[in-house]
Amino acid sequence: MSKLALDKFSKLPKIELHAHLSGSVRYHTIIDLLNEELNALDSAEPQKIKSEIDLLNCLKNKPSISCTNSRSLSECFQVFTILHRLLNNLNILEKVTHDILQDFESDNCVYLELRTTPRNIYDQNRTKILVSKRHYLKKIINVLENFERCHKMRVRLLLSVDRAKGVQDGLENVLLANELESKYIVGIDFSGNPHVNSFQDFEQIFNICKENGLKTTVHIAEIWNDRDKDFILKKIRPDRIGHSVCLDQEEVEYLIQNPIPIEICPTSNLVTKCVHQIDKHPFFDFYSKNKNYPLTICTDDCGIFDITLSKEYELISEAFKLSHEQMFYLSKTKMNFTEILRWCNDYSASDAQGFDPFCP
Ligand code: 6MZ
Repeated sequence: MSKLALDKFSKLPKIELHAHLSGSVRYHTIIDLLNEELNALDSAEPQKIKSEIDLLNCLKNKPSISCTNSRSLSECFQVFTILHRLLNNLNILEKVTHDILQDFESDNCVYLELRTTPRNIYDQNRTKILVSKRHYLKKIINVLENFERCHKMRVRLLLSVDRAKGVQDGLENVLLANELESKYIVGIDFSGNPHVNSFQDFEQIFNICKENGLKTTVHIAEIWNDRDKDFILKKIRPDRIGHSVCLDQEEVEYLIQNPIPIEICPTSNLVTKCVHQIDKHPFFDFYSKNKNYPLTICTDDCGIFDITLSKEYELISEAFKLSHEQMFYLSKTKMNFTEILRWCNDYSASDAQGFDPFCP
């Protein structure tokens, strides 16, 4: 991260609870990897790679002038396919994961919960598994362990169940979480393209998580025609929910009466056109109606959108005229809203001493 990137909220101790690993790979690393493919002597499809670079440019937080089309969530999912092709060996995976941790720490994040979908990495013909899901995960856990040994920031991992990959694949991930018994794995995330499949098909997996004491967080209401809202809010009642931007008034009221902590992802919602204006972001519905509603501001895919957690704080603070002090308390009080983060409370309390919210 550039030294020049000192944002208004970069001194504030922050937590990040909603960051997808592949989506958090540095923007410039993604572009470099694509250029490497483009310049390879045996580059088979240069035109295709050039259009992938264009797509990334358009999804970036500050799109180039040539990007006139509205971008959509579906285009975001095209980028994940590209990323999964690029992140095709353990060395790259190790490097990008380490960079992600460094970037969050440089931004004064004190607790980072990364999430990732365990995946097998195949050879070019897709016939042979080069890296199994288990090895993929072990590598990431190894990077987290090494990082914690010599850094202040605490890091944990959620294993993702990708709705687009189906129930069997998701089940494998939950079983892996149980088998590995790593202190770094703190729960299961349910994510993936909300236009594909339904989380109602995954009820058995939600039950297995409950039976095994695995915490859950679920992407919900990222699009308007999310048919799973009632099922998730009333039947599953996960430990946390992500996005929750396309809720009607009745659903907002229901949550205010029966709160589930929400991971708010402002830039992601804007770039993917799930929210059209930041000052209309439903964050404020919850914040203004109940100052104690457990809300946390997150980045979602900071690499793809080329943003920082501090920038997300700035966006919310400016849109809703929240002072530095209010943002400080938002950040601080949200740190103790889950059991997972109980220890983080002490950490942040001592770390925040000497931090003057009035003099950033
Ligand atoms: C839903 C998302 C997402 O698992 O390869 N993912 N799911 N909504 C979003 N909003 C933009 N952003 C990311 O990271 C990439 C995976 O995270 C999920 C998708 O399943 C994507 O394939 P990992 O580390």
